Amino acid sequence: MGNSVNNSSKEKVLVTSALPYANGRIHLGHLSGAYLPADIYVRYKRLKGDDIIYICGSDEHGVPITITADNEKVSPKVIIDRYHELNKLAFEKFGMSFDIYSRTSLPLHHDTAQEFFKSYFDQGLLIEKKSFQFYDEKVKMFLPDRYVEGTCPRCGYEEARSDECEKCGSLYEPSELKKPKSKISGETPVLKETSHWYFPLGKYQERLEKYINEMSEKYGWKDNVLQYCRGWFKEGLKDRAYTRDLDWGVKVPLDGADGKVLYVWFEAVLGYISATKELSEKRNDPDLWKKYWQDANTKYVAFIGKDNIVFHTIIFPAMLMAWNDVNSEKYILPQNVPANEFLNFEGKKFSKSRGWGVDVLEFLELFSADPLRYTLAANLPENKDTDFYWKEFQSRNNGDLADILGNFINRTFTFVNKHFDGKVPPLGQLDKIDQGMIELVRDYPKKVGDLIERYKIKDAVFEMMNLARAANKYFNDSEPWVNVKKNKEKCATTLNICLNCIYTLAELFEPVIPFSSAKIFKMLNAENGGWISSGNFVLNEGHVLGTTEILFQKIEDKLIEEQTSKLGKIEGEEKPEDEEITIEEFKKVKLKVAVIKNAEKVKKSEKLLKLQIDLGNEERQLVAGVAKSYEPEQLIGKKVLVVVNLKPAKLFGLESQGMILAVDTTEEGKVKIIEIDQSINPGTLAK
Ligand code: B3M
Ligand code: ZN
Repeated sequence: MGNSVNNSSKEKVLVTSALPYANGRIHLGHLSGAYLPADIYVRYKRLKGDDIIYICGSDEHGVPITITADNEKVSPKVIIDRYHELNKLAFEKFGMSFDIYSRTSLPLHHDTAQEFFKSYFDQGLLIEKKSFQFYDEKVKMFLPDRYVEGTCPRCGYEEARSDECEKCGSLYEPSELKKPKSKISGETPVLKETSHWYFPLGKYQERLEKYINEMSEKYGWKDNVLQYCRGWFKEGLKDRAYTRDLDWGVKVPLDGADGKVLYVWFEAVLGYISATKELSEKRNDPDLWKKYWQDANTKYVAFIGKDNIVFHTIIFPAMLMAWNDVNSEKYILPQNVPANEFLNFEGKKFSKSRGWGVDVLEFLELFSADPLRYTLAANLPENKDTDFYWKEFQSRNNGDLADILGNFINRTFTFVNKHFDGKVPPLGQLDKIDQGMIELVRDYPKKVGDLIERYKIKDAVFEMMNLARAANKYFNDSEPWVNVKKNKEKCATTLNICLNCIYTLAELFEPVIPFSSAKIFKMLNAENGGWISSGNFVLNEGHVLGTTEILFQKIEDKLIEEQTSKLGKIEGEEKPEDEEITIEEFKKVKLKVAVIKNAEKVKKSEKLLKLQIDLGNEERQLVAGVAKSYEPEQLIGKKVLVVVNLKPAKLFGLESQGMILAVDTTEEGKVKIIEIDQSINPGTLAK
C-alpha cells in the first residue's frame, strides 16, 4: 500500500543525520544531502506536536582525518577539534535544530562502541582471519583503505578505493583491487599478512532482505535506496573486516590487539546511540536514550546521502540484529532511510582542491541562512543529482522570497497599517473568491504535511510557495485599494483573510525559513501555535499587529557576479599540493613546435583569437584565449609550443585543434605565449 501517513495520533520519532567527518568544512552539498531535509522534517514534526529528538555529531575517526593530520604535521586531535567547532558553528548559523551535536571522540562513544564489539565477540560471532593487506614498505605501515587507490575489479573505475568503488558501489577485498598504488609514497604496495576480526554480514542477509522488504512496503522507501540494497543482496553479503591496523580510533577491546582499532564505519553508526546517551546526561534524564532507541514504538528515520546507504540499510541494521539476538534490551531498526542523491555546484562536483563550491560558513558571511535554506530545499536531490547555481539562488531570493512571499506580506501590512490602524479588520460577508481562499488556507497544512511525512520535501516547499502565489492573486482579484473607498466592509474582509493567510504561511514556512518565520510572527504580534492551528483563522478582529519589517533583501547582480568570478580559483592557504603524475602520464601529452601563419579576432569575443598554425607537415586552426594580451598581427611569425593531441573543441562555433602554451602574467587576464627559438623547425617534438 506504500506511503502510509498517520496524521492524527502523536508519534515518537528518532531522527539522525549522518555524522560528518571532522576533517573539513561542510559545504552546501552536505546540507542538501543529509541535513536540511532532516531539519525540515524535524521542525515540522515538532510543530505538529510529535515527540521527536534529532541527533547528530562529528565523526572523528577514520583515515581521512589521519591523512589531514599527517599533511599538516599535527595530531588528529588538532584536526577534529578544529573542524568539530567549525562545523557545529556552521550548522548553528544555518539554523539546524539538533537536540545534540555530539562527537565520537568522547569516552562515552568509545565505551559504547567497545560494548557492541564485546557483545559480538562474546557470542562467538566474530571470525578471526588472517589476511593480506596492503603494506607500504617505504613508510613501513599497513595502508588503510583510503591510502590505496587502484582499478575497480568490477567496473574498471581507475580511482577506486582499496575495498570499495565509489563509481559502481561494489565492496571487495583489497587483494582483488587491480593496479594498487600507495597514496603516501606513490609506490606499489605489497600484500602482507595481518590478522583481523570479521563481522559475518552474510549470516544476516535473509533477515535483512525481509526487514527491508517489510519496511519499504509499509513505509514507502525511496527507489534509489531500494535499488542499492537489492544490488548488494544480489552480489551476496560477505564477511566484513571489523578492525584495522591503525593508531587513531576506538581501540579493539581485547588483549593482544595493540595497534588495532575498530573500523570507523562499525563504530560511527553507533555514534547515533552514544550521542543520544550524551543528550540523556545533558538533560539529566539517564534513561532518555533508551526511551527512543529501545522502544518498539519509536519510529527511527536516518537521513543520509547516497554514498552512505549500505552502512545504514545493511551494516547498521545487521549490527543491531546481532546485538538484539543475545541481549534483553533490544534496539529498534531504521524505519526509513530517505537517502538523497548529490548536489553539484554549477554543473560540477564540489571540490575544495579545485576551488569549486562554497562552504557553509563562507556562504553565511555573505548571505543570510533563509534564502540559502529555501534555495536548497526547492532543489533537493531527492531523486536525482541536482545543482546549485548562483543565478538560481538570486532568482529564488529575489523572485520567490522577495517578490512573491515578501511582497504579499508587505502589501498586506502596509494596507492594514494605513487604512485599519494596524489592527486586524473584521471578517464580514464572504463572496465566492473569499470562500475559495479560506478553503485553500485551511487545506494547505494537511497538503504540505502529507508531503513532508512522505519525505517529499521539495514538493512540500513548492506547495508552500504556491499558497503565497495564490494569496497574491487573491489580493489582486479582490482589489482592496478600490474597495477601501467603495465598500470598506468588503475591503476589511479581504485584509482579514490576507492576515490569517500570512499566519498560516508563517507556520508552513517555519521548517524551511525559520528565521523569517519568527520575524513574521513578530510582525503579526502572535505566537506560532503549531501545525494544528495552522489553517484555522486565529487572528481575530481588533488584534493589534506588531511593527512591520522588511523580510527579504534583494540580491544585486554585482554580488552574484563576484561569486561566479571566484569559481575555480583557489585561494592562498587552501591551495592543495600539486597532484603527482607519472612520466608515462606526462608523455601522453604531445607537444610540437609550430609557427603562427595567421591570426584574426573572433567575432563577439573579447578573449579569443583564431590562429592558423603550421606544424611542418600540416596546418591547423586553433582558437586561443590571447586576445587581451596580443593584437593579431603581433603573433604572426612567432614560433610556439602546441599540444597537438588535445581533443578538438568548439569555441564560438569555431573548431580548435590544439592548444598553445602560455604563462600567466601579473596582470589579470593577460598571458605571455612561450616562444621558441626561431632556429627550431616547425613540427619538432618537445620532451
Ligand atoms: N562520516 C561519512 C560522511 O560524512 C561518514 C558518515 C557517518 S554516519 C554514521 O559522508
Ligand atoms: Zn566499480
